[in-house]
Amino acid sequence: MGIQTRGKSSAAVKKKSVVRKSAPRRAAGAYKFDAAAETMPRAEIARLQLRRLKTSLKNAYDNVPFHRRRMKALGFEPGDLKHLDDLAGLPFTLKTDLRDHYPFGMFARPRTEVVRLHASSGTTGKPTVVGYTAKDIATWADLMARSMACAGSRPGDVIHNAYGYGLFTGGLGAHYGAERLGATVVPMSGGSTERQIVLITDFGARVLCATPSYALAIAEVAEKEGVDLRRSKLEIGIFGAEPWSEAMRREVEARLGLKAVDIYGLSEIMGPGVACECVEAQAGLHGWEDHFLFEVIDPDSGKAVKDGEAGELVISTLTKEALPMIRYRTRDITRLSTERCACGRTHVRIKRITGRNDDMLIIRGVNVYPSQIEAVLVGLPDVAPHYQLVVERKGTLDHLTVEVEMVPNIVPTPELRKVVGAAVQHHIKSIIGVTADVLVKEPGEIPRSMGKAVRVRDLRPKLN
Ligand code: DLL
Repeated sequence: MGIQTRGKSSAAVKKKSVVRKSAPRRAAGAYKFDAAAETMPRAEIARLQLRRLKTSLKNAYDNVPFHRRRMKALGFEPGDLKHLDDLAGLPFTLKTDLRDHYPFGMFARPRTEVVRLHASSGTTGKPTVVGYTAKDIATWADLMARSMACAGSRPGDVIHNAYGYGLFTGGLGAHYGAERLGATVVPMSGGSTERQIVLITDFGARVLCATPSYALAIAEVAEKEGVDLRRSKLEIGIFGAEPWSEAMRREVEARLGLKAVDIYGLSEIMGPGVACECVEAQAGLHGWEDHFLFEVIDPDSGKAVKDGEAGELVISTLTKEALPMIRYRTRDITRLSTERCACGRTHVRIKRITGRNDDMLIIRGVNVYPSQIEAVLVGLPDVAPHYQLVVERKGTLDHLTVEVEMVPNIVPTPELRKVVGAAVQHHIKSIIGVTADVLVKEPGEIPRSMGKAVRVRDLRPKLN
């Protein structure tokens, strides 16, 4: 059922709706819509969560010294958990805890049972490493397939996967999910935009998986090349891995002629597929509560916010084997809604993530901490430890410029600046994985601060 849009206006293209008004129906083919799991009454979800949480806490207690030590210090044993609310008595887990136990110290299974590793940016030079047992990979594939079906994809679709393959969880996460769904996956990864456009068109992709900013970049390049992707078979975009706005949703929907659906996840918890919007409502992401427990806290006090209020999302895993997480502080700001959804699913909705409460930047899908850049700079002999990161939106993509200074005792000739700039750029790319322009300034030119140094000038338009 492709979009037949030849000769139609963009309004007509938009009208070509893929929304199924009724409750999600049982899909044919490999993937079966699991009504029992997805429309479970909320009281039943809570009972399942309590049962699974006990098992998950026991897994952490028995197998991860870090968790056992902390529970013991409180005189708490997994069997003491009687109600879901009791979880609030346990301490949070932070990204730095993963770093402090680098690389495998938080794993609850011997390395030989870990079939896959992924990694995301840590706050300094060391990445955050996550591991999966074969069962974890199967659960992830199931949840990604569930998310993709929720987003309107179905068995038999061609799914063009432009999330990056590699240590980033986006590529392989979407890949396994698409296969599990019973779709035909095109493992394109990011980059080679012209080629993406050719293959989307020639292979008849119905679904595009990408970061929203890259989806817009694909639209832009296609327009420049005179290819109207609104006339392609694309109907669904499954976009995530970075914050985006309703305005951006409208734009990408109009330019690609599809329904753009938000997907959320993070490596520490699993990867993409922790939560996903339904195509029916496009109004918040269903967080899969049979596998995760969601809390929203006031980031300052650490206490739960009132129902429906905004705060920081905290997630505990209920079924992970290799890397159980207890009260992981995501730093993502959002609200939860348990209001009934038009699609019939009962799982909580995580409202659009509006930002983060730490200094992590997401540049074209790559997580970047200023402290990581700093770690690179201090390792370079001619560069002073003064820097600023300037983030701008150029066209549809985020662009990072790193402003650095040479050390004062060197005469910064234009040639030397060029060499130093290239070295900084190379190290940032190879260590952090992000492409940045580097501007080498005169000694003393980077503004000095009287208090907290201003490391980031984020000039991107604010999200609504
Ligand atoms: O970005 C996993 C992912 C891949 C999600 C593909 C969706 C699609 P990390 O690299 O560990 O994992 O980055 C996780 O990205 O804490 C958020 O700050 C941000 N993020 C992810 N999805 C969204 C979204 C993947 N839909 C961090 N909206 C998270 C806003 C998002 N921010």
